[in-house]
Amino acid sequence: MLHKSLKPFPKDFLWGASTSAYQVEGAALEHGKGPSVQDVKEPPAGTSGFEVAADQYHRFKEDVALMAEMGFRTYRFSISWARLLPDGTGRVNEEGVQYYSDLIDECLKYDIQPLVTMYHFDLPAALDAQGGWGNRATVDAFLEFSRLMFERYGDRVKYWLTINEQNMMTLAAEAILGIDTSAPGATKLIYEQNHHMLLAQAKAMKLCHEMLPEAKIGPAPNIALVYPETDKPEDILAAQNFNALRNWLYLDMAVYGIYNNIVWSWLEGQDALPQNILDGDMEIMAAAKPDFIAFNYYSTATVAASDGTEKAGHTGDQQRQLVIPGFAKGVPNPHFQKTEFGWEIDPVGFRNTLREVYSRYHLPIIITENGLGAYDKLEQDEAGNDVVHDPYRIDYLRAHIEQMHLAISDGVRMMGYCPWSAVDLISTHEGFVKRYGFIFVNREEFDLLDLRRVRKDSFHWYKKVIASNGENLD
Ligand code: BGP
Repeated sequence: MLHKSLKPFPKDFLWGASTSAYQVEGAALEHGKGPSVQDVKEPPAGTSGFEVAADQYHRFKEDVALMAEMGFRTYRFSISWARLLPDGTGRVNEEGVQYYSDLIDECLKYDIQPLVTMYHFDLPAALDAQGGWGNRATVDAFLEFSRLMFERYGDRVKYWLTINEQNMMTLAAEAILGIDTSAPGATKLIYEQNHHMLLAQAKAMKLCHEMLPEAKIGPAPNIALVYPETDKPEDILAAQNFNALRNWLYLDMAVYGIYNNIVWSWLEGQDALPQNILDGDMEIMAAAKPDFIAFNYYSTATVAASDGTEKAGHTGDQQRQLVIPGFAKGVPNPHFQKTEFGWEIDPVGFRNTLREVYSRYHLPIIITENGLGAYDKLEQDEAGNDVVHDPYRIDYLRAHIEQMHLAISDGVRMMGYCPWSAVDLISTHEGFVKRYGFIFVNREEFDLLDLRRVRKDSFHWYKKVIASNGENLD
């Protein structure tokens, strides 16, 4: 659809950027923090661990000042569960509570709204040792953690996100949930863990509304519209299947409190229906209502029909091309350019996805991740000043903001945009040298150098975008 003129971004649009605790903070086992599952697992081959990361724990004032210089109206960060509750439940680490309290105050000093992710891939190792999300007690522990955050920060934090990318944790269950996906009965086990997370989310949304009537809370999955490879009806069915499994399962539950019928039938067909849905669970799901939908978007996915004869499997990264025999088969899409790390780039797909999500759920949307990972290079200009030229990142972000602007003109209600990431940080499985930030952090994979902060070209560009409320993308 063409527009003669575009509707403006809302006046109070939340421009900002995102990080997550274990990827940015460092101080992984300092100041009373307990280990999370990220701290106890082997780092991916060729990458460093999370001990130092971008050292934001020790440098948050400098980082927040730089965000303020860019004009941020929000900063999305996550709270490390094991920093507040080192054993996942019980004993509170007051030093950890203080750290986030100071970070929140620092943001508010510059009128930057904290947008807090309650759980971003870093379950306390102590809970994992007791069965993690397979154990229903983890739902109660999450509620205890939620209550603590609402009590200590609810006077200052207006925006909350429940669980980051629950759908990616479930689809890549071996990576973050630590499940052996080739073992018999694995699918059932995975979707039982998934049920517990959905329940934890529903209970946290309800508690938030009871304790903090003014606050707003929503889910934060990774949503990518799924395209059919061709116009063959069988490919369209496969796209519907994978859309349901990858996207709608999570949003149908968060918004309507119902299990998506396509996913339910698929689970039923392989004897993998979760057996842990207790009396009352579905009522809790139905009663919990999000105030908005947050989602992360990097690219779309494309699938073809599977006749059931292929071998189940996937490629390794977030853009994994899953093969689910008899259901859908991921395929590359020839229309897209790719990032240095092989991720497809589909800005129009961003508009498609926004339109689809809004038409299905009619809730305002905030984008909590979007961005491009690259090997940026620190250089010196003629005057000897540090510079980082990242035109590829500017191109990526510009194209996506343009499409978001079109989506607004299509009638999609947008609340904000937080690309990944505010500062360089550790990638989920490709180390520190895969950089996403507006702010360069001077370290290498294994050599920590001086960790100094440098404004990239994208920093100066994003500052102009925010100052013009999305009108000036030059
Ligand atoms: C999302 C995660 C982030 C982040 C991002 C980029 O899945 O929520 O934590 O890491 O993807 O992915 P990667 O680090 O693998 O490049």
